[in-house]
This record gives sequence, C-alpha cells and structure tokens, in this order.
Amino acid sequence: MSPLSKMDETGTSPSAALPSSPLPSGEKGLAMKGSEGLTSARILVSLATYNERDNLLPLIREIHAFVPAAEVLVVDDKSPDGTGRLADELAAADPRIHVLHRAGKLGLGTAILAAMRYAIDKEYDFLINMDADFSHHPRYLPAMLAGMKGRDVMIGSRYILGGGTVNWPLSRKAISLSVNGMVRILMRIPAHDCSGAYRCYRVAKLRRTDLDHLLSRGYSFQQEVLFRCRKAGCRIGETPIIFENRRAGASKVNPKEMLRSISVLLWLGIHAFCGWE
Ligand SMILES: Nc1nc2c(ncn2[C@@H]2O[C@H](COP(=O)(O)OP(=O)(O)O)[C@@H](O)[C@H]2O)c(=O)[nH]1
Ligand SMILES: [Mg+2]
Repeated sequence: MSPLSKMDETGTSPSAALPSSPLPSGEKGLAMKGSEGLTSARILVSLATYNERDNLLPLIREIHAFVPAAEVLVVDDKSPDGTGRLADELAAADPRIHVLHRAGKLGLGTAILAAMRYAIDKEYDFLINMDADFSHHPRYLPAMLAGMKGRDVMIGSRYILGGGTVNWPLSRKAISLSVNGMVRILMRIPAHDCSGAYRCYRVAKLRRTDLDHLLSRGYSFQQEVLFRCRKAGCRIGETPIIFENRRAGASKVNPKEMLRSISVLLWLGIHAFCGWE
C-alpha cells in the first residue's frame, strides 16, 4: 500500500484542498471555487481566547484569506490583556465576526462547548474549532472543509503522514503520544490524533451527540467529545497539519488539570474497553 493510499483511509491529502470541479450536489454546500475556498455552507470558526490580543487580528485576517465566507466566533474569558475588547471592535467593523464574553477563565473545554451550542442554536452547517495562537494555521481550513465530504468530524491531525509538530517540547510530545495511544486502544476511536483541538464538525451530527453529560472540563475534553461523537455514529476523518508552537503569549497548560484529565480518560477508557458504556 502506498503512503498516499494509507492516508486516504483516514484523511485527505493536501491536494484535496482545492478540488478542480464542484462536489456532487447531494453534498450540501461544499462547492469550492479555486483557491478562495468559497462555499455556500454556513461555516463558523470558533476561537477560544485567553490573553491572545497579539494573535487575534492577524489570525482572523488569515482565516478570511483562506475562507472569506467563514464567520468567526471569539469566546473570550475576560482576558486581562483586553482580547475581548479588541474582539468587540473587530465585530463592530465586520459582520462576519461575533463575540461571546464569559465571566472569567472557565477553561478551554467549556469555551469550545459554548461554541458548539452557539453553532447548534444558530444552525450553522459546519463548526471548525482552532486555537487562537497560530498553532493551528488557517492554511489547512480548505482541506478540512473538503474532507467533510462523507464525514461528520474532520481532525487536523499531527499524527498521520504529512502531519507533525514544530517547536513543541519533547515532554509535551511524549505526553500527547501516550495519551493518544491509550485513547485509541481503550476507547476504540478510529483516529490517530484524538487530542488535538483543530477539528471540523458537521453541526447536524453535533446536535445528536450527547454533550450534556461531559465529564471533562480541561484537556480530556477533546478525547471525550470524539468518544461521544463516535457513539453518535459520526464518521471520523483526518487531514494532516503541522502544529506549530504558539507565536506570541504564554501557554495556559496546568499540571493539576493535566492529572485530572488523565484520570477522566482512564475512567472513560476502562468503561468503554469493558463494554460498560
Ligand atoms: N476562552 C478561553 N480560552 C482559553 C482558556 N485556556 C486556554 N484558552 C485558549 O485555548 C487555546 C489553547 O491554549 P494554549 O494555552 O495555547 O494551550 P496549548 O496550546 O496546549 O499550550 C488558546 O487559543 C488559548 O487562548 C480558557 O480558560 N478560556
Ligand atoms: Mg497553544
């Protein structure tokens, strides 16, 4: 089996980003035009932010350079550096930008959950979540969207052919790879990167996924959501991304939360493995 055909089992090659002809009319809203990646689907890109003032404007510009029709939702937790105020200014100037303000730092997991509920309430077709620190580059957005043909969740994957990480400390890499291995085996999720946050969801399927009983609030959120998506019958695919360490600002990684997350994953994983789901 060639490397490319292996990749096709789980994802799309980068060339899938720019299909030369429109997709079948049965696939709602994924007709893309040339390199602009235009689509008739309603696409929401969610950015959870905590102290991302220096990244926000350049990131939104890049998102719109790749997918001009995308709407952007900033979920800000009262960032002390004024990210929320900047987001309001951007939203006032561009109807494609929306902002959700939360009362304080409530965690990345619940911020993404808030974006999921927003996408469901407002009936978007696709929700793409990205980190707001340029670790998830907008250049991959067209491939993520093209990959939604026949799939319900598309993962921007570091762990398939063509994917990878740059400038990531060895300790983070080791933890990430071990957690992913454990989740794949215990939860039987058919994906190589179950912990990354760069994902596209078909909102109609998210609506049917149980998001009301999530145990996770922190890092295990990504794996738990994927686990619940699989239980809801979602078809999961992966497309390669190179994850780059943040351009500006500091990581919010917290060792206590990491331990809590590993406990949640073990709990869910052992239940799934033993068939007690
Ligand atoms: N709204 C919100 N966003 C958060 C919170 N914690 C982290 N983020 C955002 O989540 C993304 C990933 O966080 P980051 O600190 O870069 O984690 P790392 O990439 O794993 O080091 C970034 O866009 C952060 O600004 C939070 O408590 N609330
Ligand atoms: Mg980051």
